[in-house]
Amino acid sequence: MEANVNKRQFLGRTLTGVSALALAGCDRLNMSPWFSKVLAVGESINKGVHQLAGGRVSMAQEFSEADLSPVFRGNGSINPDDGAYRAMAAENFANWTLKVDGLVEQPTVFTLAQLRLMPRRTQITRHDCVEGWSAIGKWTGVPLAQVLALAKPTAQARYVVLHCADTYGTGGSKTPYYESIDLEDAYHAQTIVAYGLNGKPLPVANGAPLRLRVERQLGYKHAKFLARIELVESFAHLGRGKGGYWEDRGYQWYAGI
Ligand SMILES: Nc1nc2c(c(=O)[nH]1)N[C@H]1C(S)=C(S)[C@@H](COP(=O)(O)O)O[C@H]1N2
Ligand SMILES: [Mo]
Repeated sequence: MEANVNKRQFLGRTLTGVSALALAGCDRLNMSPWFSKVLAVGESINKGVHQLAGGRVSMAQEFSEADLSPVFRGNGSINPDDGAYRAMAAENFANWTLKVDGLVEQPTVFTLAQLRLMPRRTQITRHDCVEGWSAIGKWTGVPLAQVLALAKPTAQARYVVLHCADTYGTGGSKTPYYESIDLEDAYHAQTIVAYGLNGKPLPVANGAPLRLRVERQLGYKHAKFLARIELVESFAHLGRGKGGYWEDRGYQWYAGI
């Protein structure tokens, strides 16, 4: 109860106007509670509220088979036209690898077969996109913690950068999609490198053959077409320096739901 009061006051003090979230790409905004919250508060404040409310230590809600959306729509890149990706897709991703490098003791390259042999987790969760839609899907994959346990991040590592195989954007201005999360979210039990959706291999539209699920954050953090994981101390040197494709265009880095 007390936490709720604090939270309201905290929010009340910090309504600093509309953040840059209302930028390109968000053409179908709705005002569901999670969206208003994201819109109204700044990044560090949002993170503070989340921690105050116990958000980051908790699990995202999980659902039952009966709750599954009949169709899990694809959004953003749904059929990358990048040459290297198309070539991989043409051979049904037989030669896809996931590289893990950067600030690690043991740089590692995983094949899909290796990832499928590792401990797995299946979870039915709701995906919330800032464009104003949600869908419930059943995801299967390797906990990111398992992948990191083999690569062994060094003491300097602070963030996990997700490098994707697609470029995104309009006309001639396509740039590589990428994302980043901190180690707290990286080691969270529901953060997985997913290779399955609803009991089948990931469809291309949903990020085949690998995509991140980071269930306590908004849709744009869930990097699809995942090809490389880089451990870094800072993401200032990547893209425009804000930690992700949409962050570079004004979205918050910490996109807690
Ligand atoms: N590589 C890559 N990852 C991406 C995107 C993208 O365009 N490229 N779009 C993001 C956005 S905004 C959302 S809502 C989800 C959509 O996931 P879905 O296609 O499975 O619905 O993927 C996210 N991850
Ligand atoms: Mo999204």
